[in-house]
Amino acid sequence: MGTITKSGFIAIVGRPNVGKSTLINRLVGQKVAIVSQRPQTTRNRIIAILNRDDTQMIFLDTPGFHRPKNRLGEYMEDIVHESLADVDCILLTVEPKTAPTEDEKRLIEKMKGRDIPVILVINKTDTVPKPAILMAMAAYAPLMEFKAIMPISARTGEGIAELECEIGDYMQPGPEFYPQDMVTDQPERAVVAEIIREKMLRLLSDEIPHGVAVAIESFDESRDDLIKIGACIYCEKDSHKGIIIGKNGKMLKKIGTYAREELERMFECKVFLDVFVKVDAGWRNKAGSLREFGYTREE
Ligand SMILES: Nc1nc2c(ncn2[C@@H]2O[C@H](COP(=O)(O)OP(=O)(O)OP(=O)(O)O)[C@@H](O)[C@H]2O)c(=O)[nH]1
Ligand SMILES: [Mg+2]
Repeated sequence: MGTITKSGFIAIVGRPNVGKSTLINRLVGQKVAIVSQRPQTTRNRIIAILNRDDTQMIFLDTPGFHRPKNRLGEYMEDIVHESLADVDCILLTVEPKTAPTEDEKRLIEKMKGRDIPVILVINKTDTVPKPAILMAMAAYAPLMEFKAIMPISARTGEGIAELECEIGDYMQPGPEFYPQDMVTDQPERAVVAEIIREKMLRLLSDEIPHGVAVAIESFDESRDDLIKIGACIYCEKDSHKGIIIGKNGKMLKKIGTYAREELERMFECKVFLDVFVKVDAGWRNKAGSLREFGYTREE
C-alpha cells in the first residue's frame, strides 16, 4: 500500500434500475451493494472505497431518484440530495434504451448551479447496438454541461478503466479518509440484512419485496467456526407474510438458504441463519419503524 496524496468523493446518481449498484461493485471489484432486476433496490447510501496508487476514490451509491410515494421514498430522496452536496464529482448514470425521463430532468435541475463536475455515464452498452449509444449521447448532452460522456457496461467491465481515469482528474490533494484495507462503511449486520432482502427481490414477485424490511435481531460471533444470526423480515400485510413463508415454509426456506450460502462464502465460515416473518402494517410511512430498520440519518 502506497501513500495517499489525492482523494475525493464521487456520488453515483440516476433513476432506479440503471445499474448504479452494479457500477459501484464493478469499480471496487467486490460486491458491496445488492443488485436486482427491480427498480428501487438500494435504499441507503453505501460507501465503497477504491485505492489506486496515490489516490483514494470514495464512491457513494445512492437510491434511484424517483417521485416518493411514502416516507421511505422521501428518505431515499433525501439521501440523493445529501449525496450531491460536498462531493468532488458526480456520475449521472443513465441507460441507452430510454429518452431522458421526467425524474432524470428533475435530478439534472438539482445538479445545475452546484459547481461540481458531472460526468454522464451511459451504462448497459452491452444491451444495444452502437447507434443507440450515439442517440443517447445526443439526447442527454444538451440537458446540462457534462465534463465527459462515458459509455460503459458495468456488467462486462467495458469502459470502466477509462471512467476511473476520468474520475482521477477531479480528485484533490488530500489525505486518505478511510484505512486502505477498508472497502465499505457498512456494518456486518447491515450487509446481512441487505443480502436477505436481495434474495427476496429475486424470489418474490410484484410489490411484496418493495414492502419488506429486514432487521437483524442477533449476531453471535463468539465461536470461531460459526456465526449465528437471527433475522426478522417485516412485511406490510398478513397476505404478504403468507406468501413470504410459502406453502409448508418452502419460500422462507429458500430465501434463508440462498442468503446463508452467500454469507458463508463472504464470511468464509459456517453460518447458522434463523429467519422469521412479522407484519408491521404501513411501516413505510411510520417514523418509528423506519428508524428501527435503519432508514434514518444519524445526525
Ligand atoms: N446488461 C446489463 N445489465 C446491467 C448492467 N448494469 C446493471 N445491469 C442490470 O440492471 C439491473 C439493475 O441493476 P442495479 O445495479 O440494481 O441498478 P440500480 O441503479 O442500483 O437500481 P436502484 O438501486 O433500484 O436504483 C440488474 O438486473 C443488473 O444486473 C450492464 O452494464 N449491462
Ligand atoms: Mg442500487
